[in-house]
Amino acid sequence: MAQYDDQTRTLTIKLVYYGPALAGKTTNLAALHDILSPDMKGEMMVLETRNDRTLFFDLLPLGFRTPAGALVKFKLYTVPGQVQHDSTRKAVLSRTDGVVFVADSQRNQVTNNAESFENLADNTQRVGIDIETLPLVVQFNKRDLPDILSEEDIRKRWGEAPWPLTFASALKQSGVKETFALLLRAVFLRLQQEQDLHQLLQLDADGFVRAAMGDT
Ligand SMILES: Nc1nc2c(ncn2[C@@H]2O[C@H](COP(=O)(O)OP(=O)(O)OP(=O)(O)O)[C@@H](O)[C@H]2O)c(=O)[nH]1
Ligand SMILES: [Mg+2]
Repeated sequence: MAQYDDQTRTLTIKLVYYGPALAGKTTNLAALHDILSPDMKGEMMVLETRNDRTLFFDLLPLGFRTPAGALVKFKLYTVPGQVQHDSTRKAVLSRTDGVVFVADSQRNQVTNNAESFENLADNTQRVGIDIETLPLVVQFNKRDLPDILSEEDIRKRWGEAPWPLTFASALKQSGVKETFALLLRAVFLRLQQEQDLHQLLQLDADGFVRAAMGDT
């Protein structure tokens, strides 16, 4: 859960990109690192990889200072998608404030997407997070590839779910920012229920999203 430190007036928010192996989680973070221009943008830490597959996690630190002088820090993580790294996924997921589920749009990835989503549901429960109230955005990535499910097919399968659905090509940096903005908004509204963020930060949801992305 998000932590607010009264002394330093800093709110720290943890966000996790989850999903099957090779769906494009690391590529989403790299694209955000390129595109966003908030007050603070750290280097992206790619902890360990083998053949470009995440073995532990990636971390992108972002942040901004509010007009009233509070500090909002984000830590964006990716999990390793490969099935065998489940304990790492669970550890990364722990205490997260929001999740982007990155699904692979390719036709041959339907089962992997479904299994990974089930794994997310299991692991949220294991770490004590209620998936029903967790801010979550489902992104269908790799829209630039030829053999993909149509948007219509995807909406049929996922449309009844309560989470916003986005379409992206992280490789081409499209849809990535929209996905992040939807997550930020959901996170703001969720945190707002627990503590008076508006009072704390002197920002509404729109202002929060814009500042986090560096949009003026
Ligand atoms: N064509 C296409 N390729 C993509 C896209 N996003 C990612 N890729 C490619 O897919 C491969 C895997 O991307 P990653 O971002 O490393 O995938 P990941 O989800 O982090 O994978 P793990 O770390 O194994 O869980 C790389 O070769 C990327 O360049 C996309 O939108 N379109
Ligand atoms: Mg990765």
